[in-house]
Amino acid sequence: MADVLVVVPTYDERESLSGILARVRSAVPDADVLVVDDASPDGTGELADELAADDPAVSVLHRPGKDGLGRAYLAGFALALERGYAHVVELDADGSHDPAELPAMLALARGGAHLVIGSRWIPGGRVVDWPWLRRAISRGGNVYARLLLRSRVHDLTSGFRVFDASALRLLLRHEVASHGYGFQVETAWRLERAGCRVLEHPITFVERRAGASKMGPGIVLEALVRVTVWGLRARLRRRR
Ligand SMILES: Nc1nc2c(ncn2[C@@H]2O[C@H](COP(=O)(O)OP(=O)(O)OP(=O)(O)O)[C@@H](O)[C@H]2O)c(=O)[nH]1
Ligand SMILES: [Mg+2]
Repeated sequence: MADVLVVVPTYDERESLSGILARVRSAVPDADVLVVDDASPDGTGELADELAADDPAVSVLHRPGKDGLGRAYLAGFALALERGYAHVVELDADGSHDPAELPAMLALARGGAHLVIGSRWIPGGRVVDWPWLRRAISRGGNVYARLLLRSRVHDLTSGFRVFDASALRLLLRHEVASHGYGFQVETAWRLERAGCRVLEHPITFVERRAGASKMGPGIVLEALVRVTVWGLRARLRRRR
């Protein structure tokens, strides 16, 4: 059995799904893939079933409705642990994350990192085709979160990651409160504070070519409010 599971959350990604799965399968042929679909109205779930029928390495988890990226990942993580994988990958379906980076990221994880983050905001990292506003929000949000949380991570919101199974078990022991970008910040920060080894690997993030963004002001605001509350709480705790 493969020891790596690539978890790909989907909501209305019909146009992107087969392309990204093919790229994952060719970049890491020994890894299994789990598509977690939230009953996409565009039929992504049915397409995923067809692709899974043709490829034993691919499986699909169907959830009853759109319930947020964080919850989709938590369901995928639980299944990954149940099935006994050693490493679990987070990867967007829209083509923004290049699966060709996975061998390097997995090598870092196999070398002992509990979490490897594909990072846009370290030397060698890049974002292609993003308007200045998106760039500013991501860059500014990451600087703000890093300072407030006293984190060492430069891209806390990145959704391109490799988790070690032991880190996932640690995360799943407590409830993860946030569901949008906050989910990525919360999981990385919690592992960092638990003393886990968190490494960043530079990536080139490419704007999606098809389909619509699920990112909206609500998701950004949720993350901003949560980071502020976590940061202030941690400061109060330290003062006491
Ligand atoms: N299962 C599931 N997947 C989701 C949900 N929300 C987003 N996704 C998927 O999560 C990944 C990231 O979402 P995106 O909309 O690309 O978010 P983003 O990358 O921050 O923003 P854009 O690339 O600009 O659209 C994509 O594969 C989405 O299909 C959800 O509620 N449930
Ligand atoms: Mg995207």
